[in-house]
Amino acid sequence: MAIERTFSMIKPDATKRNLTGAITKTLEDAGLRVVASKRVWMSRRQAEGFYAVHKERPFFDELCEFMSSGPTIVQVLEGENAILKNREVMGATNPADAAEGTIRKMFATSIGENSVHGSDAPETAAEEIRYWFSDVEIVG
Ligand code: DAT
Ligand code: MG
Repeated sequence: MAIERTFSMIKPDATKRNLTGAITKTLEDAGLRVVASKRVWMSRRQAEGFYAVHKERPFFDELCEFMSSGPTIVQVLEGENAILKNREVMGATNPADAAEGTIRKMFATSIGENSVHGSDAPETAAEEIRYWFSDVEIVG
């Protein structure tokens, strides 16, 4: 498996509880390397653009409201099989279903406020990285 890059976010529920370091350490311990990182307070419009794929879903408004409610850490992670590895370390969308040791099991409080985001495929990873970062901000 080649080295991949994926896009990750530490969501407002987690930054509010000062979990940026704990979550980043969990990602690093899983073999992922942070090659880009910045703290953003996204606008409602940025949240709507980022999550456009979910715009017909019943939770879309709630999701965009939450994601623009406080600071988020946006990151690019690099490593072997990084996309799948990050999804595994994150755990299931609903923390009630997440496996022991996963970030969502350890830190998430609800299906909506679930602490982290991770790209789900190579195409979305590339799109999501481009949404938040320019090439010069990514230093491998
Ligand atoms: P994931 O973040 O695991 O990729 P997703 O892409 O299906 O999950 O949904 C994006 C986000 O939307 C998810 O992290 C939290 C929110 N969400 C998903 N399903 C929800 C639901 N049933 N109620 C409230 N928020 C939900
Ligand atoms: Mg998703």
